[in-house]
Amino acid sequence: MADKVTLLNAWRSPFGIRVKIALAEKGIEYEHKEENLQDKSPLLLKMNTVHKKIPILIHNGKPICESLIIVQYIDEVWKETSPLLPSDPYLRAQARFWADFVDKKVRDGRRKVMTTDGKEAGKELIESLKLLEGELGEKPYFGGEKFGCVDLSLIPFYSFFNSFKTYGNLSIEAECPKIIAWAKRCLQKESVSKSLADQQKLKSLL
Ligand code: GS8
Repeated sequence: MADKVTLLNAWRSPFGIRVKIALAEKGIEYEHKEENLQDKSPLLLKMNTVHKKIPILIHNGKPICESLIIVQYIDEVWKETSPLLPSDPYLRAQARFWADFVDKKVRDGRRKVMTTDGKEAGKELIESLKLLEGELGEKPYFGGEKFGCVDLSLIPFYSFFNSFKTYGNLSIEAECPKIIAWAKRCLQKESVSKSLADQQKLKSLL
Protein backbone atom coordinates (compact mmCIF):
# COMPACT_ATOMS: atom_id res chain seq x y z
CA MET A 1 0.00 0.00 0.00
CA ALA A 2 1.34 3.44 -0.90
CA ASP A 3 1.99 5.80 2.00
CA LYS A 4 -0.64 8.43 2.59
CA VAL A 5 0.95 11.56 3.97
CA THR A 6 -0.91 14.72 4.95
CA LEU A 7 0.51 17.88 6.49
CA LEU A 8 -1.74 20.15 8.51
CA ASN A 9 -0.02 23.50 8.41
CA ALA A 10 -0.28 27.30 8.30
CA TRP A 11 1.77 28.97 5.56
CA ARG A 12 3.86 31.30 7.73
CA SER A 13 4.63 28.86 10.52
CA PRO A 14 8.42 28.38 10.88
CA PHE A 15 7.63 25.00 12.46
CA GLY A 16 5.55 23.91 9.48
CA ILE A 17 8.32 25.10 7.16
CA ARG A 18 10.75 22.71 8.88
CA VAL A 19 8.47 19.80 8.02
CA LYS A 20 7.96 20.98 4.43
CA ILE A 21 11.74 21.13 3.94
CA ALA A 22 12.21 17.64 5.41
CA LEU A 23 9.52 16.21 3.11
CA ALA A 24 11.04 18.00 0.11
CA GLU A 25 14.54 16.73 0.97
CA LYS A 26 13.18 13.18 0.99
CA GLY A 27 11.06 13.69 -2.13
CA ILE A 28 7.87 12.57 -0.36
CA GLU A 29 4.54 13.38 -1.96
CA TYR A 30 1.93 14.66 0.43
CA GLU A 31 -1.27 16.57 0.74
CA HIS A 32 -0.91 20.05 2.26
CA LYS A 33 -3.91 21.25 4.23
CA GLU A 34 -3.86 24.92 5.19
CA GLU A 35 -5.40 25.55 8.61
CA ASN A 36 -7.07 28.70 9.86
CA LEU A 37 -5.68 28.92 13.40
CA GLN A 38 -8.54 31.23 14.40
CA ASP A 39 -11.00 28.52 13.46
CA LYS A 40 -9.24 25.18 13.73
CA SER A 41 -10.63 22.28 11.75
CA PRO A 42 -12.18 19.24 13.46
CA LEU A 43 -9.34 17.20 11.91
CA LEU A 44 -6.67 19.36 13.63
CA LEU A 45 -8.47 19.13 16.98
CA LYS A 46 -8.77 15.36 16.60
CA MET A 47 -5.15 14.82 15.53
CA ASN A 48 -3.49 17.01 18.17
CA THR A 49 -5.74 16.74 21.18
CA VAL A 50 -2.96 17.81 23.56
CA HIS A 51 -1.54 21.07 22.13
CA LYS A 52 -4.05 21.68 19.29
CA LYS A 53 -1.21 23.18 17.23
CA ILE A 54 0.16 22.77 13.74
CA PRO A 55 2.26 21.32 12.16
CA ILE A 56 0.79 17.84 12.29
CA LEU A 57 1.96 15.08 9.99
CA ILE A 58 -0.62 12.38 9.37
CA HIS A 59 1.05 9.22 8.11
CA ASN A 60 -1.35 6.46 7.07
CA GLY A 61 -3.96 7.86 9.44
CA LYS A 62 -1.65 8.29 12.44
CA PRO A 63 -0.70 11.78 13.70
CA ILE A 64 2.78 12.93 14.68
CA CYS A 65 3.08 16.32 16.40
CA GLU A 66 5.89 18.79 17.24
CA SER A 67 8.07 19.88 14.35
CA LEU A 68 11.42 18.48 15.54
CA ILE A 69 9.82 15.16 16.45
CA ILE A 70 8.13 15.07 13.03
CA VAL A 71 11.46 15.76 11.27
CA GLN A 72 13.15 12.91 13.16
CA TYR A 73 10.21 10.62 12.39
CA ILE A 74 10.46 11.45 8.68
CA ASP A 75 14.19 10.73 8.79
CA GLU A 76 13.63 7.35 10.45
CA VAL A 77 10.78 6.22 8.20
CA TRP A 78 12.31 7.35 4.90
CA LYS A 79 15.89 6.57 5.80
CA GLU A 80 17.12 5.60 2.34
CA THR A 81 17.24 9.12 0.88
CA SER A 82 18.96 12.31 2.11
CA PRO A 83 19.69 11.51 5.78
CA LEU A 84 18.86 14.52 7.93
CA LEU A 85 20.56 13.30 11.11
CA PRO A 86 23.99 11.67 11.32
CA SER A 87 24.06 7.91 12.00
CA ASP A 88 26.74 8.16 14.71
CA PRO A 89 24.97 8.34 18.13
CA TYR A 90 27.24 11.09 19.46
CA LEU A 91 26.82 13.26 16.37
CA ARG A 92 23.05 12.60 16.47
CA ALA A 93 22.97 13.84 20.06
CA GLN A 94 24.92 16.96 19.04
CA ALA A 95 22.52 17.68 16.17
CA ARG A 96 19.54 17.29 18.54
CA PHE A 97 21.24 19.60 21.05
CA TRP A 98 21.63 22.40 18.50
CA ALA A 99 18.13 21.95 17.08
CA ASP A 100 16.83 22.24 20.64
CA PHE A 101 19.05 25.31 21.15
CA VAL A 102 17.36 26.92 18.13
CA ASP A 103 13.97 26.33 19.75
CA LYS A 104 15.00 27.62 23.14
CA LYS A 105 17.10 30.60 22.07
CA VAL A 106 16.25 31.72 18.53
CA ARG A 107 12.52 30.98 18.59
CA ASP A 108 12.03 32.41 22.06
CA GLY A 109 14.48 35.24 21.32
CA ARG A 110 12.41 36.23 18.30
CA ARG A 111 9.28 36.25 20.43
CA LYS A 112 10.95 38.47 23.03
CA VAL A 113 12.26 40.91 20.42
CA MET A 114 8.77 41.26 19.03
CA THR A 115 6.95 41.58 22.33
CA THR A 116 9.28 43.58 24.61
CA ASP A 117 11.09 46.89 23.96
CA GLY A 118 13.49 44.82 21.92
CA LYS A 119 16.88 46.16 22.91
CA GLU A 120 17.91 43.66 25.60
CA ALA A 121 16.13 40.81 23.82
CA GLY A 122 17.89 41.80 20.60
CA LYS A 123 21.28 41.59 22.27
CA GLU A 124 20.46 38.14 23.62
CA LEU A 125 19.32 36.97 20.22
CA ILE A 126 22.54 38.16 18.60
CA GLU A 127 24.53 36.33 21.30
CA SER A 128 22.65 33.11 20.50
CA LEU A 129 23.26 33.55 16.78
CA LYS A 130 26.95 34.09 17.50
CA LEU A 131 27.07 30.81 19.41
CA LEU A 132 25.49 29.17 16.38
CA GLU A 133 28.13 30.80 14.18
CA GLY A 134 30.78 29.24 16.41
CA GLU A 135 29.18 25.82 16.01
CA LEU A 136 28.95 26.28 12.24
CA GLY A 137 32.64 27.22 12.06
CA GLU A 138 33.99 26.93 8.53
CA LYS A 139 31.55 24.16 7.54
CA PRO A 140 29.03 24.84 4.78
CA TYR A 141 26.20 23.34 6.90
CA PHE A 142 25.88 22.57 10.59
CA GLY A 143 26.34 18.84 10.04
CA GLY A 144 29.27 19.28 7.66
CA GLU A 145 29.11 19.00 3.89
CA LYS A 146 25.41 18.10 3.76
CA PHE A 147 22.30 20.04 4.68
CA GLY A 148 20.58 18.48 7.71
CA CYS A 149 18.41 18.71 10.80
CA VAL A 150 20.03 21.76 12.46
CA ASP A 151 19.96 23.69 9.17
CA LEU A 152 16.30 23.02 8.62
CA SER A 153 15.47 23.90 12.24
CA LEU A 154 17.05 27.35 11.94
CA ILE A 155 16.48 28.43 8.33
CA PRO A 156 12.71 29.14 8.67
CA PHE A 157 13.58 31.96 11.07
CA TYR A 158 15.66 33.70 8.38
CA SER A 159 12.47 35.21 6.98
CA PHE A 160 12.04 37.03 10.24
CA PHE A 161 15.57 38.45 10.43
CA ASN A 162 14.47 41.50 8.45
CA SER A 163 11.70 42.18 10.88
CA PHE A 164 14.16 42.01 13.79
CA LYS A 165 15.64 45.21 12.43
CA THR A 166 12.29 46.90 12.74
CA TYR A 167 11.66 45.66 16.26
CA GLY A 168 15.02 45.84 17.96
CA ASN A 169 17.05 48.23 15.81
CA LEU A 170 19.23 45.24 14.97
CA SER A 171 21.43 44.37 12.08
CA ILE A 172 21.97 40.64 12.09
CA GLU A 173 23.74 41.06 8.75
CA ALA A 174 26.47 43.21 10.38
CA GLU A 175 26.73 41.19 13.61
CA CYS A 176 26.51 37.66 12.23
CA PRO A 177 27.81 37.62 8.64
CA LYS A 178 28.55 33.89 8.72
CA ILE A 179 24.95 33.07 9.56
CA ILE A 180 23.76 35.26 6.70
CA ALA A 181 26.19 33.54 4.30
CA TRP A 182 24.99 30.15 5.57
CA ALA A 183 21.33 31.20 5.10
CA LYS A 184 22.02 32.30 1.52
CA ARG A 185 23.68 28.93 0.89
CA CYS A 186 20.60 27.12 2.25
CA LEU A 187 18.30 29.28 0.11
CA GLN A 188 20.03 27.99 -3.00
CA LYS A 189 18.51 24.61 -2.28
CA GLU A 190 15.15 24.11 -3.92
CA SER A 191 13.83 22.19 -0.91
CA VAL A 192 14.39 25.35 1.16
CA SER A 193 13.47 28.16 -1.25
CA LYS A 194 10.19 26.51 -2.19
CA SER A 195 9.25 25.85 1.43
CA LEU A 196 9.88 29.26 2.99
CA ALA A 197 7.01 31.66 3.66
CA ASP A 198 6.26 34.11 0.87
CA GLN A 199 8.39 37.21 1.69
CA GLN A 200 6.03 39.74 0.11
CA LYS A 201 3.05 38.29 1.93
CA LEU A 202 5.03 38.34 5.20
CA LYS A 203 6.10 41.96 4.70
CA SER A 204 2.54 43.04 4.08
CA LEU A 205 1.63 41.71 7.54
CA LEU A 206 4.27 43.75 9.39
C1 GS8 B 1 5.27 24.76 18.07
C2 GS8 B 1 4.09 24.77 17.10
C3 GS8 B 1 3.34 26.10 17.13
O1 GS8 B 1 3.64 27.02 17.91
C4 GS8 B 1 6.47 22.74 17.15
O2 GS8 B 1 5.76 22.18 16.30
O3 GS8 B 1 7.70 22.75 17.09
N1 GS8 B 1 6.71 23.43 19.45
C5 GS8 B 1 5.77 23.37 18.36
N2 GS8 B 1 2.32 26.22 16.23
C6 GS8 B 1 1.51 27.40 16.19
C7 GS8 B 1 1.58 28.03 14.81
S1 GS8 B 1 3.18 28.64 14.43
O4 GS8 B 1 3.35 29.88 15.41
C8 GS8 B 1 0.03 27.02 16.41
O5 GS8 B 1 -0.44 26.02 15.92
N3 GS8 B 1 -0.67 27.84 17.17
C9 GS8 B 1 -2.06 27.65 17.41
C10 GS8 B 1 -2.44 27.96 18.81
O6 GS8 B 1 -1.56 28.23 19.65
O7 GS8 B 1 -3.65 27.92 19.11
